[in-house]
Amino acid sequence: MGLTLAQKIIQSHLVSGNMVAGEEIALRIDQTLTQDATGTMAYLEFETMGIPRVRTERSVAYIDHNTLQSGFENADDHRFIQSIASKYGIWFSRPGNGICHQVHLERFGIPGKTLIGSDSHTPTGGGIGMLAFGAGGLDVAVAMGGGAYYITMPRMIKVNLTGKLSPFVTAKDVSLEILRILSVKGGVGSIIEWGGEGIASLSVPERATITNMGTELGATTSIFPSDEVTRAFLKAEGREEDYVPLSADADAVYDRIIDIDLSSLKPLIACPHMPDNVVTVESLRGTKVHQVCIGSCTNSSLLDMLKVAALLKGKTIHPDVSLSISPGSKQVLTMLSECGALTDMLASGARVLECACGPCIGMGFSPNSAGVSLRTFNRNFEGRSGTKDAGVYLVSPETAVAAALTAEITDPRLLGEAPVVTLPSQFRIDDSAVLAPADASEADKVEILRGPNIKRFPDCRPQKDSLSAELVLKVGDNITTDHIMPAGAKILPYRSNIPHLSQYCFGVCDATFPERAKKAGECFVVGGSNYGQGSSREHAALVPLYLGVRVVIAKSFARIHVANLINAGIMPLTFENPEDYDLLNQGDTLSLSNVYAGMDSGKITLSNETTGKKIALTCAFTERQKAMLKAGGLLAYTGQKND
Ligand code: MIC
Ligand code: SF4
Repeated sequence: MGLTLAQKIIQSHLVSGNMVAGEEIALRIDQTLTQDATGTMAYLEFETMGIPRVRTERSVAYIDHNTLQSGFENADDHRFIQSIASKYGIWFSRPGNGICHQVHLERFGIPGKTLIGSDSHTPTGGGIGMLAFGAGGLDVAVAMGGGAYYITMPRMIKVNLTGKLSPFVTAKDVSLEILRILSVKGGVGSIIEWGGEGIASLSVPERATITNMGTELGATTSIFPSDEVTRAFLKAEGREEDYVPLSADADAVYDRIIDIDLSSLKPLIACPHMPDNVVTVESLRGTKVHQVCIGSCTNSSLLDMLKVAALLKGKTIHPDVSLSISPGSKQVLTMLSECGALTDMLASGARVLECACGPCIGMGFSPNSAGVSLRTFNRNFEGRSGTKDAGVYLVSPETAVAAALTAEITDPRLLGEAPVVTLPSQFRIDDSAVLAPADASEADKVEILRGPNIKRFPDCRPQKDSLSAELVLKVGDNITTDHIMPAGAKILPYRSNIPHLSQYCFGVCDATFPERAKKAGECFVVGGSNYGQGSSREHAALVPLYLGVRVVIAKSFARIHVANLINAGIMPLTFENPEDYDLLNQGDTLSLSNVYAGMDSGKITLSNETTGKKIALTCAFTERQKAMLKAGGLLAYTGQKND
């Protein structure tokens, strides 16, 4: 039986386990990446492991999420990451050099290699044929130390593309179409492999838009084959030697095959507040728009930017609209500047922002009250933009420009001739903003520079054999990490200060949660399905740990978040019968006994002391996970193993 492309890469990196869907496997990791918002914590964790140098082929620390430096906290964190990177053998991409996923694709990604990054959109690397995963900072720290990365062996979904995109229909619309088909839960437990004759017409940046947004499907990762298109991209980056052809076997077996005819697609738009809330742009025609943001790791490549510039050329944006454009990298911005496209953007009235995540993570550019914002980003979760009652829609760069010119949701096909943009055969290569680490022989001399904002890691709390505590918060379906631990300009500077962050935990759902949780001492949280979707931020587990959350019970969990909970020593349990969710009310006293026996049998009974009801829960963990929970998380477990 033949293998899928992902199975081939897994096989060549398998450290333990069998390639049977649903079983735990461990993978050797070739490359890692971090960004600043998750990086400080990941490096603090790496430091506690006591390993003198990273053991990966390439590890890169990017500064891209918080570049405002509105106070000392942020600047201190950058200095900390720069110094620790130098000491431990990690490359450092300076603020302004670009968004981690865009820069990694341009300068470091290699087909066939494994990559984990402390950012959920790390699967962007699948656009170049890498097997790339988003992970919590602690998992990245372990991989930097040469440890394996544990995942559940995914099922394989193939998306078979035929035909060719029509003018003004883009890779973003392909991403939105697959979200429409599968929903934000549809990819959970799966790797999505893109193939079929239609992929030949998609460039690497377009493929990367698609693999990037595979994260919104909940997929473990997404991947394209490595072919002549990949070779051309690597050649343009001056890295043709990194090219290797890679594809699935002709007789590879998939669990599901989805066909999409590219020629049949129309411009699509995701409505507030979920990326799978997808309709045609046509159907919302005429809706008033106040703000348009172009950029983010999904749509900030040179190709996207050249199209935007061509559409804006000679025109002026509508006076009622504020337009921001953030090119994805210094390489992109430099090339836009050299070819005059930047001038066309500026002349149109656009505000050109730094090459960073910017508005995507709520770092400025929050919409006006109840404003409508069209964004080329990948997430439109409630409150993420910084304005709780804003309506954020996700669109392609072309649809974004159409709205910027008209102040209404407008089908871009009404703009006239679609611009024909071809990528240059040679990109402008300048790695001066990527700093090499100190030589291993000099590493001892590098001092790690820490600011006062770096606070202690929360104390670990081993899971006990019994627990009786209050259900302090009950939330619904699709709770994202932006609900659990919001980001944005006010909070992001405190990613290495868990006590400070804790004041904002679950603020979008219930601002009284932190106080109530602290008062309870230990507590339960209950959620619906797909609990913890979205970001990889382990803060969404570390902060609840700090506040005393011991157990989260949900109908189902998102992959990265459930790993982060276990790494933090918080026990994730699922309802055997999802309807039992209705038997629990906020404020109830819940109790679990014989927890260790439950871990062994995979089943445990929850007693609702307030109502007298008994509820069956699934408690399925691997031996490694059980040991972590009993020890109080991955760091404590690693410490125990080393004792
Ligand atoms: C996001 O898009 O939500 C982020 C910000 O990039 C996060 C990482 C973080 O919270 O720092 C992610 O996607 O993992
Ligand atoms: Fe940055 Fe937004 Fe991409 Fe997250 S989704 S890495 S915040 S650009």
